[in-house]
Formats: sequence, structure tokens, C-alpha cells
Amino acid sequence: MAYETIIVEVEDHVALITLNRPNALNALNDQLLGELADALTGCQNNEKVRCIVITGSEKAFAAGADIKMMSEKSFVDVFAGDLFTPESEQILRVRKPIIAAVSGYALGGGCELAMMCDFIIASDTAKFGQPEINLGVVAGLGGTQRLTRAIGKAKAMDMNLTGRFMDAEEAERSGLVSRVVPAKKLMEEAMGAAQKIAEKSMITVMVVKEAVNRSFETTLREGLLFERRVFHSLFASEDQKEGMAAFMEKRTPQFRDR
Ligand code: CO8
Repeated sequence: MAYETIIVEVEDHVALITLNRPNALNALNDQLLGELADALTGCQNNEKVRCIVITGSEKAFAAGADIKMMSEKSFVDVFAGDLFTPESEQILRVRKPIIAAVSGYALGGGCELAMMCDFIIASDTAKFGQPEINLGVVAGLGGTQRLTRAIGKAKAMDMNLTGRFMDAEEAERSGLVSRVVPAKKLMEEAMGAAQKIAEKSMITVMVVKEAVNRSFETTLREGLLFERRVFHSLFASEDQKEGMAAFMEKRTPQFRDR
């Protein structure tokens, strides 16, 4: 599939997906989200890809869902059409890790897309927000749910009720992003992190993603049991034998995803 609103590049086992609607600050429309979901599924099925980075432009990761596209829609249009649901569910089915590299605006659906990724690395210019309230609507892709789990009720209420933007420093302090780096270093940092992940055993990487995500869906007791069981299960893998042997032999492990 030839894409018009995203650019996909694969190098050294890392797929870099760049959102590319510069005239609309990468606002998410049906086409962009559809292409993104398709590309991510392609990455999942491509053995050469071991980690994925999603980024936007220097000015905007994505300034939200496309307001021009939504403005004329009726309740029936969005409800019966299930706006953005199939695409976001397809994105969430990707089992390989996805890093969001955010520079500039990550607002509304843009902030929510970043939160659908496994972690966010931000440039010091990043601005996060859920300004949907200014449009007479609310967040619809996780801004009241994932954001609350990430930064707690007080800040999530503040962001969703006032529509204010949070800068990178506050986002890191609040737990929304894992690292903040100078704008010029953003891609180097994100690709470096992706490269590091790409060197691990893919089996273990996918187990980590599943286990951390499980913590959002279950009780602590059940989550701990899940974690313990997947820990036990990994002893059936060749990569566990290799990883531990390499440690004892003081060498770099050669993982084979088995
Ligand atoms: N949608 C469509 N176009 C946009 C959007 C957007 N979200 N954001 C910016 N643009 C366009 C502008 O209209 C403008 O286009 P044009 O030149 O043709 O007028 C161009 O991008 C540049 O934008 P600005 O001139 O506004 O740039 P500024 O630097 O002055 O301002 C801002 C940048 C502050 C980011 C400003 O553009 C802004 O406030 N944008 C809207 C932010 C927003 O409200 N986002 C939330 C949208 S709603 C949402 O995301 C809901 C998601 C849930 C979906 C749930 C489905 C189930």
C-alpha cells in the first residue's frame, strides 16, 4: 500500500513512521489513522522489524483529530461509523514495542496516540494537552482514561477540564513521558532506545509489553501471578539459556528469538 500521510522507513531492525500532514499539523483523519494502522500491522508481520518509532514534525507530533473532518458530522455518523475505533484497536494489537518521539504539539487525539504507544520520549519543545473541551466535546481515544492512569486524577482533571497544555518538563515530572531531551537530540535518543530494544530477544520483549500492559487491566494479585507465570515460562526458551550463559561467560548474548 502506498501511503500519502505517513512515511515508513526501516533501518537496522527499527521502523520509523513519520506522520506527514504538515499543513494540518499532522491532524488525524480517517486516511492518516488508517495508513498508520496498516503500516503498524505491516511492521508486526515484518520479521526485519524489531521495534517501531512513531514521530511527527518538529512543530507537531499531531495537533489532534482533524477538526475540519469532524465538524460536520452528526451523532449517527460518529456512533454508527464508530469513528477511529477499528484503527485504534488495530494499533493496540501490535505486539512489538512502539516508542512515540514527540516534538511540539501532542494535543487531543495526538496526545492520545502518543499514549497508545509503549512509552514517550519528548523533546524539550513538546506540549501535551486534551483541549477537546474547548470544542464542546471530550477526549475520545484515551484522554480521560490513559492520561488519568499516567498522571493521576488531579492533573488529568486539570488538563481535561481547563484544556491547558503541559510542557515537557511537567510531563516528565508527572510520569507521562519517560525522557526529555533537547529538540535536536530527539530522534537520536528515540532511535537509540529502539536500537537497544531491537538487540533483545523478541520473545522476551513481547512478554514485557504484555505484562506491563496487563497491569492496567487487572488486580495487583492477578497481575503478579501473570508476571510470575510468564517469568516461569521464559525458562522454556533458548534465549533464557543463552542470556544467562552469556552473563556467566562474560560475553554478549546472541539471542535467536527462540
Ligand atoms: N484539525 C484540523 N486542522 C488543524 C488542527 C486539527 N486538530 N490543528 C491545526 N490544524 C490546522 C490549522 O487549521 C491550520 O490550517 P490552515 O493553515 O489551513 O488554517 C494549520 O493546521 C496550522 O495551524 P495553526 O495556524 O492553528 O497553527 P498555530 O501555530 O497558530 O496553532 C495549535 C497551533 C495551538 C496546535 C492550534 O492549531 C490548535 O489549537 N489546534 C487544535 C488543537 C485541538 O483542539 N486538538 C483537539 C482536536 S479534537 C480531538 O483530538 C478529539 C480526539 C478524539 C477522537 C475520538 C474518536 C472516537
